[in-house]
Amino acid sequence: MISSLTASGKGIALIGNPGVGKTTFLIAAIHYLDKIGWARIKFKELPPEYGTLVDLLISGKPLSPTLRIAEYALEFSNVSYKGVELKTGVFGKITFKIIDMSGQDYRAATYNFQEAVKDAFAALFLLDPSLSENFAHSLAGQIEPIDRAIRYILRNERDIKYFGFVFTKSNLHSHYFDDMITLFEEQLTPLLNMAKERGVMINMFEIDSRGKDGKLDPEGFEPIFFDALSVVCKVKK
Ligand SMILES: Nc1nc2c(ncn2[C@@H]2O[C@H](COP(=O)(O)OP(=O)(O)OP(=O)(O)O)[C@@H](O)[C@H]2O)c(=O)[nH]1
Ligand SMILES: [Mg+2]
Repeated sequence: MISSLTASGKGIALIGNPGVGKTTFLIAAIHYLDKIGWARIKFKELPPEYGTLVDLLISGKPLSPTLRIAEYALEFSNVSYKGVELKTGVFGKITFKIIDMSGQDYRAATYNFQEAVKDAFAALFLLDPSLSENFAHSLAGQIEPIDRAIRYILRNERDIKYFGFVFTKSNLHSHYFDDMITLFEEQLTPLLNMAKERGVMINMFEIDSRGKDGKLDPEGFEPIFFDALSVVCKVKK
């Protein structure tokens, strides 16, 4: 009845300017997905800095910029969201990694950026709307590297079949999600259409990785991981 593809070795690449919240999202996601029973981290494959990052988040302190590519393997179980169940294969499990990179490497489109997206089946582009009270001003400097990264991916990484655009830090600004989407899409319409024509699925999200207490009580994560999982889990009726 049910079939599933394995995503083994493949991953979700986190992309975005320095400070948008990639590492915070990653560490909060590991914690949160475990809490809700969707995924467990593979402890044997943890990067050495994991413990420090968790400590900083729990104590509400800022993180240091990421310097190199870091990969975290997560093992997902069957998940249900809003009445829809995703089956993660015959063993009820599927493993994929989340790939964190330095925002500087991304912005400069270095070799490290190319390496970070090489093994991905999905790309999450994180955007920080909190940089200005004027959303258009917040976006300045974030669109151009996204444009470049999407062009690179469409040209070189045909395995990437999913783009998620994630507006971070929702507790730190007062822009409306619908307004943000409209303005963002306006700036990238031809490119997003080109991606869709190539079979890339696109969705937009709003999150806060630190939550209301500014520590580790994230908001808005389920739809992102449900979407990403649905790219690799095929459910046959
Ligand atoms: N309140 C709040 N703060 C956040 C959120 N995401 C990130 N931050 C803060 O923003 C700062 C930068 O976040 P990072 O996760 O280090 O950003 P990054 O994208 O990994 O940056 P680079 O590694 O330099 O590319 C950190 O001090 C975070 O605590 C969020 O959703 N809410
Ligand atoms: Mg980082």
